[in-house]
Amino acid sequence: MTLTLISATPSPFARKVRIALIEKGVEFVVQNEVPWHADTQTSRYNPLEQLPILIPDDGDPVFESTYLMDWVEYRYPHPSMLPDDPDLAMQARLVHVIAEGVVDAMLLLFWEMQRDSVSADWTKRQLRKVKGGLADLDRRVGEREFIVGDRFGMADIAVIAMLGAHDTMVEVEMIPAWQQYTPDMASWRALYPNLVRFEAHHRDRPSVNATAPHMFDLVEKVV
Ligand SMILES: N[C@@H](CCC(=O)N[C@@H](CS)C(=O)NCC(=O)O)C(=O)O
Repeated sequence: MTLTLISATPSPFARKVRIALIEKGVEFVVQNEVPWHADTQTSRYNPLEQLPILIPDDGDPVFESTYLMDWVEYRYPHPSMLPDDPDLAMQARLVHVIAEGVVDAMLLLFWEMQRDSVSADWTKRQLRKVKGGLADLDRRVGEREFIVGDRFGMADIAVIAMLGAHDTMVEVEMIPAWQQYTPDMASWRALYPNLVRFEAHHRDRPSVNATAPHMFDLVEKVV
């Protein structure tokens, strides 16, 4: 069976799925796209017109990164990306939800900054989510090697993808733009020492290193 993943070079959503597949030793073909451009293939496979989309050559396309993380886990159970203990597995999924919420807020902020007229209240609200989520994750990571349980898994993957997305936001100069609304906003690297240590510890892991994000050129107007 051949698996094709519609992905994008900066996408934290696609990155989670790529890391999980690599960790599980599953072969897949990456098809990179800019989902915001008119020639995107995403709408052929996903009514929500978003990537990541996983296309098995013997079945229907599946999409949405949180769902895909479960799909990959069920299809390829070994090695598991979840702790064996059900309570810890639920904790790992909660960390996944928090990291995903931070990514969602950052992307909403990215697009808001492209608008001619920015809503200050709405922007501050999203920035609170980014800061609140990062502070919560920094506390959960503490001095641990793995955020939940005793082996690399879904929680670690979700946080690593979120931190990479934050780095992309820094790269495209979002921090000065955000500081106009929340002056004490800064790169996560300046504010959350536990996350800094955690990311440095895992950075050279092959699945993490091979999927480092790269921003693409957005040439079509989106908002
Ligand atoms: N909740 C979705 C979000 C996916 C998402 O926002 N993907 C972006 C690329 S990073 C996209 O395809 N955006 C196009 C659009 O939303 O129209 C997931 O977890 O998969």
